[in-house]
Amino acid sequence: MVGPYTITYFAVRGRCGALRIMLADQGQEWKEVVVDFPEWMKGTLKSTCVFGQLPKFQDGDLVLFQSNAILRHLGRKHDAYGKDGDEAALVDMMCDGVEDFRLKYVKMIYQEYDTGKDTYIKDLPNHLDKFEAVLAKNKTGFLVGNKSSFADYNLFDLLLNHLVLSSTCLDSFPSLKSFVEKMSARPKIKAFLDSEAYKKLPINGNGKQ
Ligand code: GTB
Repeated sequence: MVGPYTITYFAVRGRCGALRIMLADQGQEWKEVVVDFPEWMKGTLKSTCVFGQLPKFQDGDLVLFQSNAILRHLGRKHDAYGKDGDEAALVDMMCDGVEDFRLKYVKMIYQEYDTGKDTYIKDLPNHLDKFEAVLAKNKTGFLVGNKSSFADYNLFDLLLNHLVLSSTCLDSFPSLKSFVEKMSARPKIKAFLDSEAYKKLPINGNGKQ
């Protein structure tokens, strides 16, 4: 049964990759409203969006914008926000770290792909090693505590994008490699990643990956 959730977004994984993976892993169903870019450019929908951007997320009557706020909301609702206040603070910290990394990726993809891709890939270990260290120290297979949080789904989605960019980028990072393998093997995530709904969507809106 489709739950109370509706995602309104372009036909890409983009800023909805992590939250779709999270919903799938939590056994939730959701409705997708796909916006095509020419229609978006007319501005009618844009003018109704709080920051003039998508994704838009509806949970019943609650309307949210900002992908990380949506992840946090789902973390609260589905017990994926640490076991107490201290863990929640650490989950926030890790999600913000993923956001910094994602912003660099998005800048390269949308603004510097042709001139900056090789340099970006060379510099990747300087970003990956921070997450490797956290996972190696925690030893549970998750960034914080002993169960998955929204920060894990966010990192997982971004690492999948990076494996498309550079298939060997995790080879020197055993904890990250094992993290991706274990997240990919969770039955509901595996089913979602194998689905047409997931596979048909490009990662980014400009065709670069
Ligand atoms: N901080 C916000 C968040 O995390 O939700 C950032 C949201 C954002 O960047 N939204 C972009 C957007 O709405 C879409 S993601 N852009 C339109 C606008 O600003 O008018 C990047 C993106 C751009 C274009 C496509 N596309 O053409 O398919 C897909 C994805």
